[in-house]
Amino acid sequence: MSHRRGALIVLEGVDRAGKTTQCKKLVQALRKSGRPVEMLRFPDRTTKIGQLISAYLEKNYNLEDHAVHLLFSANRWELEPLLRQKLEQGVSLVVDRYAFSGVAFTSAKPGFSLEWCMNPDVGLPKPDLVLYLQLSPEVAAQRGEFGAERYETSDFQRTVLQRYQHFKKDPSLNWQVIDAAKSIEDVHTEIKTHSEMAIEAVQYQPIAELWK
Ligand code: ADP
Ligand code: FDM
Repeated sequence: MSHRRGALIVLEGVDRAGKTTQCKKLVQALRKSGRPVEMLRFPDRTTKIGQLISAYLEKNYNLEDHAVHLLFSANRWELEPLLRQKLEQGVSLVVDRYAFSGVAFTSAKPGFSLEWCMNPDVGLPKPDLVLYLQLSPEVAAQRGEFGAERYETSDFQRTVLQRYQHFKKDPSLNWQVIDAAKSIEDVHTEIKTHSEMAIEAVQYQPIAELWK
């Protein structure tokens, strides 16, 4: 590749770990230093598929567990051409949740293997950096009550937290564990350093495919 591409940076972690706060701060900081960057989040609730997912999460609509897992993945695939286009244009993407949420949440339900959960997302653009915001359920609880959406219960979140541990052991991922119990500014500084390094490191590398 003769021109520079952007980096795909994903923030993951349990509810209230600080993903949205940090995504916004990271985008601001990278823009300030003159880097082209955009923020995205999954699920993207604005598309037709996203609206269905949103209704499911708000408990206004019931979907079978396999079916909803495939919809979450379809929601990423429908945005895949856009993601790829932006990255190729040199725009870095900061993404609030990705396929790792898909796997961690569905595999927290009974009867779902990690392998089955990973399959639909095989081949998506592979993140160049995953920032996993690690936070204990006790500290998360101090950050406020759960909302009323599906999955927002402490038992389920505990299982999700366990499922996330699988990715730490995957040598094909640039999976960075961040102590999300630190102050917003300290977490931001750490995340910014990792992100700037990733943007520099991958600029002349092709976009890789996830879990391939
Ligand atoms: P998430 O997107 O992971 O659910 P948010 O960014 O929405 O998390 O943050 C959840 C709540 O915790 C918000 O009220 C936010 O202001 C607060 N918060 C975020 N990061 C920190 C932090 N490092 N220390 C204390 N409170 C935080
Ligand atoms: N979620 C998110 C999934 O179950 N699968 C997925 O693939 C993704 C991306 O949806 F409970 C869950 C995780 C969370 C909810 O909530 C989305 P936020 O507040 O929009 O992140």
